[in-house]
Amino acid sequence: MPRYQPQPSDRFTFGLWTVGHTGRDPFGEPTRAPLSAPEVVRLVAEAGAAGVNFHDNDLVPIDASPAERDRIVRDFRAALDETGLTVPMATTNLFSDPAFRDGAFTNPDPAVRALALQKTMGAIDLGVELGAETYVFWGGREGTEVDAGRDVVDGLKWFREAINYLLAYCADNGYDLRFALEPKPNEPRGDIFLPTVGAMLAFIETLDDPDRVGVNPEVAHETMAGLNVTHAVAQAWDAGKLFHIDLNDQNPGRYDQDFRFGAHNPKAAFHLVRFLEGVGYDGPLHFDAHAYRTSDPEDVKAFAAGCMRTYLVLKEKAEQFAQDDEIQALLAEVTGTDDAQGAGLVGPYSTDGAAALRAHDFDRAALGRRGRPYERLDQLTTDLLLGVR
Ligand code: GLT
Ligand code: MN
Ligand code: MN
Repeated sequence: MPRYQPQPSDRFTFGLWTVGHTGRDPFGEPTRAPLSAPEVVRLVAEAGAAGVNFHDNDLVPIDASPAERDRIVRDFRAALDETGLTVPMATTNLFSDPAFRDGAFTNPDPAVRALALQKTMGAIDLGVELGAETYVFWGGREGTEVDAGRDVVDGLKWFREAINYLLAYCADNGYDLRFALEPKPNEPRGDIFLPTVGAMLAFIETLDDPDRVGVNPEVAHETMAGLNVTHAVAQAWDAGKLFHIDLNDQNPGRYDQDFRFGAHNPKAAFHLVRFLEGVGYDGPLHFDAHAYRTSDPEDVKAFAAGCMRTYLVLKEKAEQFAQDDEIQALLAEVTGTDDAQGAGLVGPYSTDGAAALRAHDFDRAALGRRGRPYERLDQLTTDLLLGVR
């Protein structure tokens, strides 16, 4: 088998909207013809992916008749059966239609909030019908440009009401679906509510059934917020909330780029892969990215293959990192304690322990003299990533 050839067991997935992206942007018309859902399925299956994800309207147009819906779903299912691809995740488009111009679940108009719930229940039915186990909520329009226009606490209350309603809908219908909330700081709104993984994690605890709700961190979104995505993912993992992940890349301070995974910051991508592989994350590895507007259909295939190849290369690099004696020795040096000063002083609180700690005589100057070889560690990491190690 060729090196870095993705297999279904690698759990790589693509959204219909990613590989099917036509190159349209706020300044320009499409540069590529649209692909039908079965065409996307065949393309990503050939490239070695395990599954595809979709928004309701990526698959079924918003105005489709019931007969059209059934035909589209039948053709899609036939392509899935033919290729063996699965649908691990589904979601709702609550951002394209003008009705949602001022938000969906957080729209001040209760009629729009009700429409958003109705649309999402239909989309959940569709996702469950096709085997989805995770349902993503990305609140693209849930935000503001004008702070005078919205009480943020109202926005949060309405968002909570919507998620609680939909949790109850799933319970009522016996759907074993987990929800994954996806934060993003801005675009397409000036500011989007619950802008980071940390904010989402805190919000989840206020829901009626928090155990069924986790997060879907996206590399580009945390990067847009100026944050370290691996730290965000680690916090989600620590909270037992890493239900899904959107892999792509982003240059901070730019527009919402959704670049091929690892295209901009391979070192950050390496640390993310090293984390995911190290902790044994076993959910889908979803590429929420799209090819450059300059790409032709052949180049779109290269884009899809590139996302997966980079992940697999970085996974191999992570193994190399773990087996590198010099790197491991430096890691032991930076993480270990080099003297007896700290031994036995920290741990769970006890009255006696606290008294002993209060009485302990630290050699603070000695602690302050101890350097950390992070330059050496990072250079070895850089050498390893650049292929000279
Ligand atoms: C849109 C967004 C993504 C979300 C998708 C799911 S849609 O492409 O930019 O980050 O994951 O709604
Ligand atoms: Mn994005
Ligand atoms: Mn995403």
